[in-house]
Amino acid sequence: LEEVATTGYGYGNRGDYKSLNLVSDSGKYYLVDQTHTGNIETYDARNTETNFTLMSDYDNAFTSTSQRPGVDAHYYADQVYDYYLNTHNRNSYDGKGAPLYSVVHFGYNYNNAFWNGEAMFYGDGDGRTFSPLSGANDVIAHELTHAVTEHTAGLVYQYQPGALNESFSDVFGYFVDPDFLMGEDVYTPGVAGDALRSMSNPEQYNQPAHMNQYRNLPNTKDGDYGGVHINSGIPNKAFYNTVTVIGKAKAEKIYYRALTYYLTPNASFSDARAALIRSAQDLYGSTEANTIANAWSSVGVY
Ligand code: ASN
Ligand code: ZN
Ligand code: CA
Ligand code: CA
Repeated sequence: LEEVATTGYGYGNRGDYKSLNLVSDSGKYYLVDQTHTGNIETYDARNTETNFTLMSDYDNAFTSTSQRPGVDAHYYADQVYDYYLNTHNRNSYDGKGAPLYSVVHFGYNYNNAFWNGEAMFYGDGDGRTFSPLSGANDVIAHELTHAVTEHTAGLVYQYQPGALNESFSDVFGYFVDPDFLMGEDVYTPGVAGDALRSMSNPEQYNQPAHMNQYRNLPNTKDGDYGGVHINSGIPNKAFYNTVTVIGKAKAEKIYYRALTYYLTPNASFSDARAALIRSAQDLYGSTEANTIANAWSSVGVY
């Protein structure tokens, strides 16, 4: 027998049917998608933080409950890969077709997801704060955008460049899942309507929405590296002020150009404002550039 690209299906975290790109080999089926330059491969950590094996089955139906986080991670990684390819002509996070590895069932009751420089990792959540985190396509877009940022602007993960790094991940989370809430599909499964963050109303989840609320936190793990997930509320609100005026189609081109062409590792909020204005001017002209300028002035960034 030999490795053959094929298709199958499975159920996601909410019991929803999803078609899957798979590979079969010697009577087994694997979450390996060979339909892109770089494979998309989804691994199972089986509640460890160290041992990862390709998620597999004896037929092409990934329908058991324990497979649900793998089905969603695999499906949404494909969706986000295709978003970057189709909308920005970017072939994977490095622009060169790098393979995309996801790991599900990471740790035990683990309430987070992250990019570690090589792969995306998703906890199952504890069932109260989070359900399995791969169940939200905005979370997957957020994490994969950390990889894109690492390979482009290289925004350092502290203080203002760190908050911009976080904000760009939320912004591309919006482009893949166009609502102003982040992580709503997996956050507090027992509470309807809430989310991890709001871009339209950052204050609802204890983030500043204006420079006059900027939080000076230390560059430590407890200080969230200078508040990278806190102060991101300010550029997030500027994004909300922008996209509600010029629309998603223009905003995504402008934000992508700023991230991949103008921004540099130590960029401040002011630098981001200038980079986005220049990108808007390059691509569309003064009307859109003025919208960006007003969007950032409204949050106290000049
Ligand atoms: N989920 C978090 C994030 O992507 C993990 C982290 O703190 N880096 O921002
Ligand atoms: Zn992040
Ligand atoms: Ca969302
Ligand atoms: Ca909830």
